[in-house]
Amino acid sequence: MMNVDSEKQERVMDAFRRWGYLQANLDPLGHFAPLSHPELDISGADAARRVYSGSIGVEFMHIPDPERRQWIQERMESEQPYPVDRSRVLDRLVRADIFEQTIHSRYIGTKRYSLEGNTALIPLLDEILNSASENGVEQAVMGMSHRGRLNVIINIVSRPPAEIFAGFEDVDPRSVLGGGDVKYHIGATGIFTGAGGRPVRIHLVSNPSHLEAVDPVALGRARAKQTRIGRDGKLKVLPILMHGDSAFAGQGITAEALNMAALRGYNVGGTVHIIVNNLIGFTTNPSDAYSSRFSSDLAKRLPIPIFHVNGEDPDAVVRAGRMAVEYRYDFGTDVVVDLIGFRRHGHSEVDDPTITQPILYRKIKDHPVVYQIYAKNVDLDPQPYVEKFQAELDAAQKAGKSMAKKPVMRQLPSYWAPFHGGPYNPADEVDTGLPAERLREITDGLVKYPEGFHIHPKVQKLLEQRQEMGYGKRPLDFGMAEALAFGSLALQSVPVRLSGQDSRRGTFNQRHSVLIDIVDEKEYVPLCHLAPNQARVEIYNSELSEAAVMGFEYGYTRDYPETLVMWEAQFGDFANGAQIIIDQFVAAGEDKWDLLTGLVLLLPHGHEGQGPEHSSARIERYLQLCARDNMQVCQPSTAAQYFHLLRRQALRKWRKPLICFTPKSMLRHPEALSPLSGLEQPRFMNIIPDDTALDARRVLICTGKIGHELRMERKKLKANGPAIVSLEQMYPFPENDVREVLGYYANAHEFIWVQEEPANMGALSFVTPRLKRIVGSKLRSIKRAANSTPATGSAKAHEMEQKTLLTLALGGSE
Ligand SMILES: Cc1ncc(C[n+]2csc(CCOP(=O)(O)OP(=O)(O)O)c2C)c(N)n1
Repeated sequence: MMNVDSEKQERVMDAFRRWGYLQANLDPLGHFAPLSHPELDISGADAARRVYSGSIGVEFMHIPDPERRQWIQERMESEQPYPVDRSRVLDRLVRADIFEQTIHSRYIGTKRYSLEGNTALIPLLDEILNSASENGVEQAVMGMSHRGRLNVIINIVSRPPAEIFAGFEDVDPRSVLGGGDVKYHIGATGIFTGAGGRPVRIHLVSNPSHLEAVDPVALGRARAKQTRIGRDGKLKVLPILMHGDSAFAGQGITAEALNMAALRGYNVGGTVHIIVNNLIGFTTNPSDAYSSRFSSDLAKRLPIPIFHVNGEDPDAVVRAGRMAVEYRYDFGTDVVVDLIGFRRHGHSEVDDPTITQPILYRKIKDHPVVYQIYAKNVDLDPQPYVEKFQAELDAAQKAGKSMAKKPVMRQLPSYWAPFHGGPYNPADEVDTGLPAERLREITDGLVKYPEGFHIHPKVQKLLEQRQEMGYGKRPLDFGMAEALAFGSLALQSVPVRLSGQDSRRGTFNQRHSVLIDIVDEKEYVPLCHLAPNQARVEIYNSELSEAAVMGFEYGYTRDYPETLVMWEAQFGDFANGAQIIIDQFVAAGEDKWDLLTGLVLLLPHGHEGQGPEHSSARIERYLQLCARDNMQVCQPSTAAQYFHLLRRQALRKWRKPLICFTPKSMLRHPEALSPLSGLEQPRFMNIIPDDTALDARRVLICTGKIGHELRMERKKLKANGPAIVSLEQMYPFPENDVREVLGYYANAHEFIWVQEEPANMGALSFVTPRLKRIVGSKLRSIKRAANSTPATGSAKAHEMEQKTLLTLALGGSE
């Protein structure tokens, strides 16, 4: 029985557990005023206030699990002083501030995105990594933006400061003419040494300016590393994401990435999020940047704790960091540390913040540096620390100036050794065909399910048909070709990972990679049961997002280059929700950072009367991004071609993104089916000639479904021509193959590019100059009229347009 006093005390404590963070002392400058709350307006609350409204304000009462709330309570309410190595903390603070000051004074007016005002980030990361290393961490994957990045590279990733100085001196500019990236975007790897002497390998992920885009990429990298390790992966690899306060609250991809936390295909055992919160975004105040009191409120979508901490109380910062990591290790969920400080200078060092925040910056001007405040509070003399680091930096600047080459701050893991990028070289080609006997064996595994499994009758029928396909008794469709590609790769020790919305069944009911028992909904994945020693096959239904999921898969490819990794759009057009990932990572990653990816984007494409947004995967946009053999853009028009393309992507050592336009109605188009012998052919064909009309006077050149429609129509018309040639790879443009194939048609007086897309879309403007190089003025084109949308909203209008297109293409004189 509680007595009245202790009952009241418990009520007071409870109010503070719930709301105490609103009155915590979180902001070094005091312009983020405590919020009054009626439940905190209570007498006898001194003890509770000390615990919950001090330099740490924790939000945790929204966590439904009592054990987890209890965990936080115990640590917050403990009377035990938290042990802090103050000399280490002071050293980290000094390094953080002196680094910025030194760069500031020696490279005036050069952007570095100073951390000053929030340099407690460095002891915070230090503690997080110390604590993680005590919990068994071996690697940390870190994602962060511009703010404080150089500081982190030196003080946490442990890169020699000389490398940063070399960046400021801009040594060796010729090596990056037309390419490369600015110094505060480039990734770095290094070894952090924990207080206990244990090393932690740090991977700071290269990222673009586009804020928060790196979040899912870092998570995908962490997941790949964890998968490699196996059972203890989540223990040994810790993802840490740092966010700006404005970006965290404002950028949609943060919400998408948070939503992955507990999903089976994307879980990483918990991410430590740090909001490097300076209460400003460029020139914008928090009241204009987020509708909630805290930038972190978005994270309350997850049942996880949020520790707000005053960046000018380093002991509290360190304590919050430790609690966050221990929580992550105990419960395997995300945690947030909202590190609140200020920004000493402008957004970058070339900005004058007194124009937009004059009062704030008058206050900041006279505000002491955090290491000085801390040294005084803990009674340590900072001078020896300052002098020591200053001497290190002086030597480093000299060394940096004399570096002849731009330093490479990262080392690729050994699993990248077999792979290369660079220009296309035909010597990289490998045979991808398989003998019929082998295909039959794989088929046996693909159509099998356990005794007693209650299969859906429609799926049973599909499996029966697949069996016939695999035995050469019926032509293969895309679904079966894909299953054979995945299965054969897994049996050749190539792991397979596919994720996208509804990818397990397939948007078009074509994949059925996971069989569902109709009685108990148990799952069975035949691709995972082909042979005991096969490689892993993972196929996931993703959350309903594009940007984060594609970013995650890109990240996964970065640490598992041996895997065939695919991201699938529901319809190709929706991939534009991930435009940042496509532009900044997939297309440009090799050029900017010399980092390769073999990511495959599967983009359903084709004009089928389904309206403006369910027609085009926007071929033109990918082709516009193509240069210097940075990626491959293909549209396989038959099941066999799809089979070879997927296998080629996995088996070649040339690691390049593959943009693959995939079928919708073409999935079941009779012309797109392939005989089993198509899979026995040695390789993917960049262009498929038309052997039936070699003496044609007109040659239609097209890509994808329209070719099949033209062939069907030609059949209907019982015509012998024109010839219909299918371009299967658009980039790298296979000029020699195209020249050879078009050369077959000696009588041709016209070559016509035919596309379903409007004139301003599709491959037209890409292929025109390239085909002209081959056939000169004999080139014409047939297409829909230019338009602002890819397709009409009316199915009937579509049919009329399509009919016109076919008539125009086939109606010329032969
Ligand atoms: C997607 C995107 N939009 C806009 C910008 C331009 N930009 C760069 S930094 C910045 C402010 C960021 O504020 P915050 O997230 O609070 O971080 P801070 O710079 O204050 O550390 C903006 C708007 C960008 N880099 N990326």
